[in-house]
Amino acid sequence: MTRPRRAAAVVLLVALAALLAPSALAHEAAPAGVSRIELSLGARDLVLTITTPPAGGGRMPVVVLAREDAPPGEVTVAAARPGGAGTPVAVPVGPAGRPHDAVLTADGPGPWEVVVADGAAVARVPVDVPAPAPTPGWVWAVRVAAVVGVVALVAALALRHRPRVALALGVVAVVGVTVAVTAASTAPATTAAPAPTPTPAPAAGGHAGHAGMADMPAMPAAAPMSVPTAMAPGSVVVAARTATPATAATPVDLVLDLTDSSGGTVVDDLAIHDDALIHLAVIGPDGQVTHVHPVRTAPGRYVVRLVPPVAGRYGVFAEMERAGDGGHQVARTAFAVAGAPATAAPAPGPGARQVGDLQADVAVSGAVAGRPARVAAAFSRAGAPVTDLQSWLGMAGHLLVLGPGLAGTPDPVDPASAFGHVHDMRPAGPAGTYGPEVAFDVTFPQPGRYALWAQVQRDWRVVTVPVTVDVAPETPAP
Ligand SMILES: [Cu+2]
Repeated sequence: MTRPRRAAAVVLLVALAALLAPSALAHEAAPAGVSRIELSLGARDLVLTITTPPAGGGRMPVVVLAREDAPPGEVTVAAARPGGAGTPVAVPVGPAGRPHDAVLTADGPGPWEVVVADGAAVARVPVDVPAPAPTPGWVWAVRVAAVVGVVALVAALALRHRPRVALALGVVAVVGVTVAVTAASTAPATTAAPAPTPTPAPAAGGHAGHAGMADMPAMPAAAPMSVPTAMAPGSVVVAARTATPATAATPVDLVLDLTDSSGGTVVDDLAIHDDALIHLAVIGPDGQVTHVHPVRTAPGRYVVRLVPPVAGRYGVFAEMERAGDGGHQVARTAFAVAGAPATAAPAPGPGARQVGDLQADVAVSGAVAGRPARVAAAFSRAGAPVTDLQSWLGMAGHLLVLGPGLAGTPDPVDPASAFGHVHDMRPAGPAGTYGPEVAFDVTFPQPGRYALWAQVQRDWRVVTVPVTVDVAPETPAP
């Protein structure tokens, strides 16, 4: 090989490498996000795990897992553009705790929905597929400089019978290739797209507490009670109605419509927090609580099936986080079940009680208004401590709290009754389970009678322990 030819070959190889390297890098996929979301779909409680496709679109694996008493059968899942139907894929449901998967395809960036249907109810879980990252400027610099270098080199070789022109073109070729190589070697280490919107990791435990609470893995977190305050702009107003007239002990769909307090516009920007778009506590006149996760059926509309046990007025507490601000908020509303209102004796206070096949021993210390108190529940079964409690919604335990209304007792439909939701966020044991004790730090805002419900999960079933706590007024320090 003559010298000019060898030089030309080297320049060509470098130019080719410079041209190919950035495009090879650009095909590196952004790390895909994984979201876990609880759906109370019709008569079933399902947990959906959705792996967001890489930037630009692609495969979207979905895992469906049934909880509690989900009737066996199947649901369909599909990836669709908002409002669309997509191509449904049948997925078996059950038995509780067994995952079934389907691979969907979301073949483009932008808004998508995972559509889950059981033949009657349809849930639409919003998923955002990020756009591919734009080609960085340095890649264009490499490409243009390499092309200029190669063209100049070829021209210089063609015109080598005119040495001056060839020399000038040779200089242009060397400059072009030098620029290309310099741009490539000083470029950022990766061209991967910026990380997509953070989504909750599927791992148990690690999770940020409510209302800006820091994640404190070694300590149960205390969440502030939501004392009723003036409505801030940007807060979500929830209107609840039953799809058909509600009667006791009959399934009925509760429909929730979300609007913004400042403009009355539809709110459709909820983010998944603690494995759900909305955590709904429904508290009946008999003091029973139902903690469910309504499914999104259309922009700003959520539906959940309830079986209200008794007649009377029910308080509805919807916990949400809007995308962007990340602020945790609770909207309260109510609905009525026809018939003579029921009342029930308050739940027992601290101490031991039987809940299903478990015994729960509840201890409350420091129940003084305005001071941190601790509520603990220790579980045993046939005398042996229970150590196989499962993570539910990413946590060892949940405590729902309803404070005294104007009459001095907890009243779910009295706006004066403060509502709170506290977590036990201690890490799991070596087996990945919890127990025998769950504990919560909570500050009761005012004295009076409170209704508490501690919730844990075992055998894919939620165990609810109601407790009545009388909170003493704060006494001045001696
Ligand atoms: Cu929840």
